[in-house]
Order: sequence, then structure tokens, then C-alpha cells
Amino acid sequence: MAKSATKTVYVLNGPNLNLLGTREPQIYGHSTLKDVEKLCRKTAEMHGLGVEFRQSNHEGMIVDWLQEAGANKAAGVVLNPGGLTHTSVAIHDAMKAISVPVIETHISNIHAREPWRRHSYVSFAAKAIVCGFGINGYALAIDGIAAMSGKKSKR
Ligand code: CA2
Repeated sequence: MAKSATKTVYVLNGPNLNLLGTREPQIYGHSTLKDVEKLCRKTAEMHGLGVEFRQSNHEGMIVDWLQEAGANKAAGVVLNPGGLTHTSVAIHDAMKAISVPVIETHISNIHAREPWRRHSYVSFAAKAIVCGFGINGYALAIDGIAAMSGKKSKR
């Protein structure tokens, strides 16, 4: 049988995640976003998946990228919307508009923090949610996407 084309996982990061590793290490750890990118690339490679790794401080950019992932028939999206998790109907609507599984991913356990962090507009439209595993949550989300898309792992 012909070898299938490499499928891509979009890893989308919202506002302020570019500052990862610079403050609040007790909540978010010491790793930088570059470290997260390396981890995602390593994990995706093990599953034979490609990675589009992005960060934006702008809500509309995240909406555009979700639509792009949908149009490109990505294998899945790992989405850490940052603070937009708790406010964004637009991101919720963009997730609903695409036929690609979106895994809502948070570094911290949002249920063990301020009460207002427990509400997520994103969860309503997410295929699954990962939170509280630190940056390893990104790798777990990619593992989940690979399992859903039936990719054979090199692990
Ligand atoms: O735990 C997560 O991954 C969050 O999505 C991170 C968001 C927060 O608003 C969510 O409630 C939970 C915050 C992103 C900003 O992260 C920074 C990390 C270190 C230094 C500065 C910002």
C-alpha cells in the first residue's frame, strides 16, 4: 500500500505563553516555550506526525489558525488558549466550526486555582482536556491525537 502523507498537529499557544519560564515558576515551572516546542517536535516525530508550533497574544490570530488547521485537515490541535480559555466565545465557535479534534491543554491544574479559572469556554468544544501535568501535558495531548488518528508509535 502507498505510504500516507505526513499528517500535521497544530500546537497553538495563546496570550502570554511567550513569557513561559520567566515568572511564576511555582505554577508554570522553569521551561520556556522553546522547550515546549522541542518536546512537541520530539513527541510528534515518534508518531510520524509533523508539527506547526505557534504562539500569539491576539485572539483573532488563534481563530485564524484554528480555521487553517481545519482547512488543512490537520490530525489534531493541541490548544493552550492561555487566559482566553476563560473568556473567548470566538475561540469556542472556531473550534465548533472545524472537523479536527482539539485537545485543550493547560500547564497548571486550572481546577485547583482561583475559582474563575474553573470555567472554560473552550472545554465545551474540546475533544479532550489535559491539565496539571506541567509542560508534559503537551506530549500527552500529542500522544492522544496520534492514538485517535491510528498512528503507529516508534516508542
Ligand atoms: O495553565 C495554563 O497553561 C494556563 O492556560 C496558562 C494561562 C492561564 O491564564 C490559564 O488560566 C492556565 C496563563 C498563560 C501565561 O503564562 C505565563 C507563564 C509564565 C510567565 C508568564 C505568563
